[in-house]
Amino acid sequence: MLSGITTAESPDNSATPSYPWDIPQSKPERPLSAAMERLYDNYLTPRPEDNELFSTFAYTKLKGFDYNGGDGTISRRDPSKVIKVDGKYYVWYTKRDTPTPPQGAAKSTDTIPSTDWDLCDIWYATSEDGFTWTEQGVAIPRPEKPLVGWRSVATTDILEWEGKYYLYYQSFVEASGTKGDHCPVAASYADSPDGPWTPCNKVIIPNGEPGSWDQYSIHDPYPLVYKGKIYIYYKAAYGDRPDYLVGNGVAIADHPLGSFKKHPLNPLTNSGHETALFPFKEGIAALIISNGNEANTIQYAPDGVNFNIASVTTMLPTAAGSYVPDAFTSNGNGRGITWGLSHFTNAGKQGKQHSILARFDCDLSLDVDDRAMK
Ligand code: AAL
Repeated sequence: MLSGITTAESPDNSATPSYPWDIPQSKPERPLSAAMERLYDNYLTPRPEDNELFSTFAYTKLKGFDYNGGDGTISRRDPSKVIKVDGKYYVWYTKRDTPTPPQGAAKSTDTIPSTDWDLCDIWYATSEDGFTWTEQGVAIPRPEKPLVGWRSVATTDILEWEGKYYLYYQSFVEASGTKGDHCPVAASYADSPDGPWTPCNKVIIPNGEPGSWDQYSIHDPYPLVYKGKIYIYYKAAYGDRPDYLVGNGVAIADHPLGSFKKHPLNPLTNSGHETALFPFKEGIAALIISNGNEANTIQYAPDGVNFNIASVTTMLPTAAGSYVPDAFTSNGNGRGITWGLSHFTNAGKQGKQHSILARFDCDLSLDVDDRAMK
């Protein structure tokens, strides 16, 4: 019997099939081309299918969300990570329900949105199976002017810490697109994932000093508990609103409401619009989804800070909010992810711009040995 081929009578559970024409698993001791050198130096394994941090992604339409026939007046986007409480999955997301689709900053008013994430509130939904969702209502409404976030609250993520829940979110005090996509991060807390939520009404992670990489925006706040502390990863962009050069940084605190200290090595990644990270072994893995030289990669930092490319893949989930069962355990033994929610945007086609939530499935778990997706 050929190694790696199994029959019902003679199961062969050997890990990796090996054929004479396989890529050698370790670096051959002979002069190698630049491409073959980096095959061994830059990736976790020479074959992607052997790499625990390689996956493709499958997408499924969700049941339970209404979009007004897709006329652009309702949008749901930028889902948080998914958490499970008392047997139910919870997700929070940006929801826009406005009389018109986005019209750009120049035409925006108190009721007309500039962008898909302008004039938004943070809503939440629950699910028994991750495919059919029930929208439960508003979690965080935007506060009265001039409180931080009065114009829009968007792009949230969840932390559970010592029995309480904390939502962090982008808090706009001007329409996105007026000068740029400028905003800091604020937070609310609750005793239950169903709320009620108490807003802090203050900036939790401020913009950087003038001239620094995160001077204009702190986007996509994404909390994990790592090494016993709260690590909020976030995205910022050099310059005004470039999607051109963005990266992820981290701010660290002992308490969910701060004070947060930005890591001196920020930015920690040189690419990546949005944040999607999860504990993996002793470190942190990151989906580097779009923007930058290292878009479409999955990266790994054994210390949560120094990221390197682990694999290159495609069709990564936009604005991924993964189900991360061990996001808050900080046990130094991250197990990875198998699914989450992401969004798709119709990018302004026919003036009906809006986004929808979708489910993605992947194979980035150390516990589920299912290489079928690869
Ligand atoms: C998203 C996120 C942030 C930006 C905008 C809404 O993909 O990066 O949330 O502000 O786009």
